[in-house]
Parts: sequence; structure tokens; C-alpha cells
Amino acid sequence: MKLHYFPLSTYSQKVLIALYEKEISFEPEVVQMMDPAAMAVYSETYPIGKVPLLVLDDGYKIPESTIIIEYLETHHKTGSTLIPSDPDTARKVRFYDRMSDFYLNNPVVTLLFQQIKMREYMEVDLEKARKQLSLACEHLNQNLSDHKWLVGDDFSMADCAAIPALYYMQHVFPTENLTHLNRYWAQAQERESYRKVQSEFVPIWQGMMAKASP
Ligand SMILES: N[C@@H](CCC(=O)N[C@@H](CS)C(=O)NCC(=O)O)C(=O)O
Repeated sequence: MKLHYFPLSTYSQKVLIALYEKEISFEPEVVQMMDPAAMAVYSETYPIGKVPLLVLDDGYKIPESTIIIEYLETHHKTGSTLIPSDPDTARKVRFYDRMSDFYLNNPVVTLLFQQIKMREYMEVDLEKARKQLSLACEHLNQNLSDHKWLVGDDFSMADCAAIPALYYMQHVFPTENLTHLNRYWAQAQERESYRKVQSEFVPIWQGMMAKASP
């Protein structure tokens, strides 16, 4: 199977973490999202133009990070279990996956894009993003006060979704009072799957930031 992704993209990182956790081999296909010509070519594969996209060996396409991880979990029994078999625990994992995507990742990306001038938002949208992020962080911080990962003590899809946003959040949101979330972030950086993801995207990110700085 082939994964179309962009190393700096948080939703791509979410799926990469899952693939490494599950020890699944795949063919990487980097989509150069900053290059309009490359995006035009990619739109022939996936007209919606979003990454990540998983393409199976028979050509079947699976878009959307959560759906990709659901597919991986159903069809590959190797490595970590990212969606537990107990339905109530699985529902909690799905909740924290949604929460991480909508209320953690999306506002972080809005604030980041504004900061690095990739997009310009209206103040009302920035305020909404700050408010959402603040509420999400308070909730996650509280949730992490008595267990290791987002849902209990086992790593899950919820962690695949939350961890990528935390890297960029350091640039756009004050985190010093979020004791449990900071502990979680430190622990995430020790996780082998995420270290692998970082080893690809951090040099690219740092290079981009060095070029952008005056
Ligand atoms: N809900 C999608 C979101 C994917 C997404 O927004 N990916 C971003 C990169 S992180 C993207 O492709 N952006 C390109 C665009 O919006 O045109 C998922 O979970 O996969």
C-alpha cells in the first residue's frame, strides 16, 4: 500500500504514527503541498486535494486520517492496538480522536498559519481558535491527570491524533500551566513511532523557519 502524505502535515503525521505503531510497511509518496504544480498532479489522484491518502495495492483509495487508522486496525493485527476491542473504551478513543482533530489540531493550525503568514485570518476567527484551544487544553490536561495516555494507560488512535498538534502548539500557545499535558508531551517525544515521524519533519520545519527568519 502507498501513503500519500506531506511530512509537515499533522494529519499525515497522525497516520504515520499509526503505521509505525502497527509495524506496517508502506510505500511513502510525498505530496509537495507548497508546490501548486505538484498539487495539480495530486488532484488527479484525489480531487479533494487533502493528505493523507492511503492507496491499497488494488488501487482502492482510503482518505481521512481516522478512517485510514480504522482500516489499519481492522486489517492488521500487528503491533499496538490503536482501537481497543472493548466497545466502551473504543468509544472513548473515538471521542478523543475527534476532540484532538477538531479542538486541538485545527485551532493550532489556524494560529500557526497566521503566525507564519501562510494565511491571514480575521481577528474573530483567531479569537475563536484561541478560545477553542484553551478549552481543549484545559480538558485534556485534566483528563491526563490520572492516566498515562489519553484513554487509560494504553497508547491509542487518540494519541496518534493529539501528539502532532502539540509540536506546533509550542509556537502559538502558552503551555506552562498545563502540567499534565506537558508531561504527556515529554512522554510522547520518547515514543519510538513519534521519534521516527519527528526525524523526518523536524529538519524540514527548522529549515523552513530558518529561511523565513530575517
Ligand atoms: N479530515 C482530514 C483533514 C486532512 C487535512 O486537512 N489535511 C491538510 C494537511 S494537514 C491538507 O491536506 N490541506 C490541504 C488543503 O486543505 O487544501 C483528515 O483527517 O485526514
